[in-house]
Amino acid sequence: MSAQEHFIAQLTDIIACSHPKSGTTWLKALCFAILTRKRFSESPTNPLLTELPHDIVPLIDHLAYKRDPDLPLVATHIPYTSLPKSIIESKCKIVYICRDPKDLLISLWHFSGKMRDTSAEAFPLEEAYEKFCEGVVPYGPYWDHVLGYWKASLQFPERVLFIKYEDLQNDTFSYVKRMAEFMGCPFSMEEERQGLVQKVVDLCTFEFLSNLEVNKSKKHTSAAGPFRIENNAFFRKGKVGDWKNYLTAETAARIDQITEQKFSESGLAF
Ligand code: PAP
Repeated sequence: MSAQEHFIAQLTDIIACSHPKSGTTWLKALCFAILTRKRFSESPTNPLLTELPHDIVPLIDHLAYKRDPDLPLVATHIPYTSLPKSIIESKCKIVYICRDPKDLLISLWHFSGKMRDTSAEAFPLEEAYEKFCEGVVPYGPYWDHVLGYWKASLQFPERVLFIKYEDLQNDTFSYVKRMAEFMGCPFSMEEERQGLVQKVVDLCTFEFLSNLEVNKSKKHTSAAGPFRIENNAFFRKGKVGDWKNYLTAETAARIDQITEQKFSESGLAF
């Protein structure tokens, strides 16, 4: 509601959108690196080297959100249908990332554990699983979140770029080029010759970012409230298919079934 009331999208804005734990940190880093590649290139002053991507690209969802006047890039977890009107009505661009719901659940469960007060009761995976299947998670049912942006990307392909985490891992190089084109700042031939696409890819890999001192040992203060969390909580494994270490064939099949049902006739699958 706060974002709906206060956020005014600019024509040149890029909005990085996602359901929590679907690759937001990576998406923010990539969008930032693409947009600022001329300003920072390989400079040691690149904020990505000293700040958590969440501290560079603000989430508009919180009251305390502050926009950087020099950066036309903000982020949100808000579902498409609840986005501030000015985002829907303006010509600004949306880059959305989603992820296999099974991996997202495992990522969310681990993160919830880290966010909980140590004195709080443990949050069993079985409980997290049931809640996830029922759609009781922050920012609402995952499948509806994905479908909202998917449909928008089909209806307005020049305004909404829809990316799957798995595809991005598979071919980050091509996606970085595609994202830059979509965002209105394509890599020139000269930049490609200089290897700038690969430099953006390398700057934002899980391995590189998670090994930076800031992301290993500093803390992030959420604009949502007083909670502080270690930056390294945003970098757990960064792998596709980690759900296999946690879900049985049966529990995985139930999620796949929900996915098939929810996505039937949408042309979308994981
Ligand atoms: P958020 O919603 O709290 O911002 P988000 O960044 O969307 O979290 O998701 C975190 C996941 O992205 C983690 O996945 P995992 O739990 O399965 O490991 C995290 O490891 C992964 N991640 C973070 N940064 C990167 C990156 N640079 N490349 C690939 N995956 C990443």
